[in-house]
Amino acid sequence: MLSVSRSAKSIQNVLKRFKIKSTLVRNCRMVAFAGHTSVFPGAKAAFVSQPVFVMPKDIESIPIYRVLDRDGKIQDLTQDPNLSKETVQKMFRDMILLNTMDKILYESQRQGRISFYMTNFGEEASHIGSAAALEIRDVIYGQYREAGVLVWRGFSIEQFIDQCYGNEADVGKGKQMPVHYGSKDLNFITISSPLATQMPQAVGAAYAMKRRKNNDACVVCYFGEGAASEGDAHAAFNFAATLHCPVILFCRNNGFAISTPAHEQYKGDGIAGRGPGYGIATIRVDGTDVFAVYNAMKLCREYVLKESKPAVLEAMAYRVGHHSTSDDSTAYRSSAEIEVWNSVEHPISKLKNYMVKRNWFNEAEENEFVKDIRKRVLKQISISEKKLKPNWKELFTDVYNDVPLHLQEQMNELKRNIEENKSYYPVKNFKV
Ligand SMILES: Cc1ncc(C[n+]2csc(CCOP(=O)(O)OP(=O)(O)O)c2C)c(N)n1
Ligand SMILES: [Mg+2]
Repeated sequence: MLSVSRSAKSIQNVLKRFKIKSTLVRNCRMVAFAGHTSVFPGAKAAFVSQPVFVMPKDIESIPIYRVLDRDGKIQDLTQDPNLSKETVQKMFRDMILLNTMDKILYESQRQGRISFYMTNFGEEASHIGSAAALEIRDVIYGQYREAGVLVWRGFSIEQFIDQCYGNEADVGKGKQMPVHYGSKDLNFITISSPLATQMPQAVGAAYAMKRRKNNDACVVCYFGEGAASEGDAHAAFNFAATLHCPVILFCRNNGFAISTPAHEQYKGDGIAGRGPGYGIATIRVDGTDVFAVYNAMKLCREYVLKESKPAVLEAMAYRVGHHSTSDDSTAYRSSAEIEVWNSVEHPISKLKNYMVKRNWFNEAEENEFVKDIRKRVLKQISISEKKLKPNWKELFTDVYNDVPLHLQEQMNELKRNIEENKSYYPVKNFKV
């Protein structure tokens, strides 16, 4: 009944294809049942006569695709995206704009002028590289640390700062905490920070899109490696795979979920390692390399639209800033470690080195650009903080088409309370 047979060979081939190391291949050598493959509806695989564990260490890690080295040199010229000087300059300047705005808004929170802030330091290339590879009609579901995608799409400094100050000009009318941006015009769904809630929503949106005639847009769902531990992440991966949804599941693996380091967050091969398990095409990239992210994202976009199937992209980077203004990361990591990622491994430094090599970098002009951005951001802060807050009634509107009875009652109660206690409410700061 047992023999070294063609099916034994095919097991070896399968194992090889999935890069399972030879120890395991050896174990399986003479244990296949001749000509027997599974007829179970749930799995198509060969039978073996010995119980064999597939150990995590037997499967090679998914490699990290990289184009630029630290010095800004393209290692394999076939991978040069051949972007024009103008495009590379826009990428660079958008990364600088985001980085500069982050520094000032972070400080503005420390001064008590806004309630909260989150920086994007170290992840600029993941945002800009991925956004540059998309079309504006592609719909974005973000987590909260993807402001660079909005920068690329044209969200203005004024819009960013009005949102952080929650004033009457804020698109969200002050309903959300700072950095919870949204823009209908830019196809960027408003952030909701209970982790991973955006993931099944994104997959659902992609499913709806695929049902449109001649669909030519996809959905991109950004999420952190910490959020990927939520049950919603599983639901999203599985629905995306089984319903063949044109969605790019973009994991920003920045090494931390607040103070939890990645090695305590999961024990497998990151988030990319999960993709094939769900039956999803998967790619892992160096998220500090804007060209690698760009090329991989282009590939994903083409794939999800052509095949009408999902793709997982894991961008490896390092969260250089604290988690948020409510965190002090020096309590759980060393300043020396941060410094490496804030200098030679920083995505802006790598792109700058590339531009210098190509003679596309003009020190004086770039310094002037940073100065100008600083001026614009500071000026906008002084304007945005003087704008009135939205009418307090906005608290109750825009969620339901018609304000339901229980909210009307709460609105009337608040109205009464404000009238009776006017001196305790800063009513003069609110739009009437
Ligand atoms: C359901 C839920 N649980 C906990 C939190 C609190 N929380 C906010 S951010 C965060 C860490 C998320 O880490 P990650 O997904 O890696 O994203 P990153 O902040 O690194 O960009 C946690 C635990 C939350 N917002 N929602
Ligand atoms: Mg993280």
